[in-house]
Amino acid sequence: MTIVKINCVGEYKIKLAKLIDFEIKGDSRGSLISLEQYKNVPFDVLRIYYIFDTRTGVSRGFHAHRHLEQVAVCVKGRCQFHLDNGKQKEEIALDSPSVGLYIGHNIWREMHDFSDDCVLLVLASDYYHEDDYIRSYDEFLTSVKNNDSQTK
Ligand code: T46
Repeated sequence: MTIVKINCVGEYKIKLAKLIDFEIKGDSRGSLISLEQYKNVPFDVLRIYYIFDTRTGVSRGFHAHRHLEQVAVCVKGRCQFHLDNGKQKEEIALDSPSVGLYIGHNIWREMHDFSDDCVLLVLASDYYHEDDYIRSYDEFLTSVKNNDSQTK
């Protein structure tokens, strides 16, 4: 995983991804956070989408990306990310609009436990391409093995 060094309040390496602390521009009126490519987001931002009104008990994701990099921010409410690189798994709770979860390519992700008010904003390094998705877990494990044998 290549991560560009970026300017932000802090970066915390977790096992399979990275948490980015965004600076809050607060004043007496309230709070504001700005996301800028190569300042606090480590890639060209070609797409932004957001997930909201997720029904109670519904889980999403269940795929990996061949190339795509993303930063997910829970701008309201909370949800739980389950990440997996084929060897290790990690659970990350996102519940702050000032924390971004950077997820590189070849990471299986699932999102669970959405609060009723959850709004999950995602910045992506490319346009939407269905052929970048690996939606079968078995295919994901095979792709991890193939990548490992190519890098040995
Ligand atoms: C990811 C997690 C965090 C589009 O047409 N354009 C888009 O930019 C996106 C993201 C989706 N779609 C379509 C494709 C599906 O028909 O919207 C529908 C729902 O997408 P999907 O089932 O892939 O959504 P999630 O919540 O399972 O996954 C999404 C992203 O697709 C994925 O890249 O990492 O959020």
